[in-house]
Amino acid sequence: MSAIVLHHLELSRSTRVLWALEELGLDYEIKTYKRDKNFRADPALKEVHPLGKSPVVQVDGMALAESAAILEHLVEMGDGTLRPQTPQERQQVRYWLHFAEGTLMPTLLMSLVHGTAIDKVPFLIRPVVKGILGTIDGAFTNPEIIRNMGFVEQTLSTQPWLAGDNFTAADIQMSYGLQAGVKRAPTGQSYPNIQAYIQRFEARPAYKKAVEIGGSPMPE
Ligand SMILES: N[C@@H](CCC(=O)N[C@@H](CS)C(=O)NCC(=O)O)C(=O)O
Repeated sequence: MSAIVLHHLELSRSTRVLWALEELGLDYEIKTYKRDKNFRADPALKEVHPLGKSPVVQVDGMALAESAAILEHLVEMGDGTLRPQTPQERQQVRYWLHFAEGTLMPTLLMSLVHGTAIDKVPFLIRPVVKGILGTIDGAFTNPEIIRNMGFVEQTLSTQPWLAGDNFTAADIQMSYGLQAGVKRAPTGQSYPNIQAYIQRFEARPAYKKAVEIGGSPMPE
């Protein structure tokens, strides 16, 4: 049997991998790392992978990074659990695995960085910085977040899970962005289907176990 070590960073996307390990029932060891006061990862993570980010998983000593690639690898290692059932489901799983980090996360991260920048700049220039970043958010960041979240909201109006009728790795991969998206949604936006979906996946025993072991994926 392969030895799996998850290098888990508190308050991060690596909760997704912990959750997948629990869903799949694979044996693993977990090493937990802290964030510093600037919310950056413990530099010790660079000893595992050059980028020093989490999640990173070692499988028999081989370091695997990028959540979606890790999830695909772990699903292949499992007993068939979470494997797509049809070619169409496989295509959908692949689509959402890429969409999560390729499309949904970048504008959410931009919004988060802008909010943090406004809080951190010296008080005297804060109105100027706020004005500039507010213009960028108004013209680009917020419309993109609304477009992406609206697309997911629409998808979940006709099906319980992102790839269709079955819970898959796509749901695990999309969870973090949707939890963040609901929190960072521009004023006036509401996402009832996404909210119900989040409640559905957060009720899964494996999700609860992952949070019990590794903590919540993001600050409340
Ligand atoms: N696209 C990567 C993102 C990895 C990533 O950025 N992880 C964050 C945690 S959510 C991290 O390690 N941040 C700490 C840092 O950059 O210092 C993935 O999905 O695995």
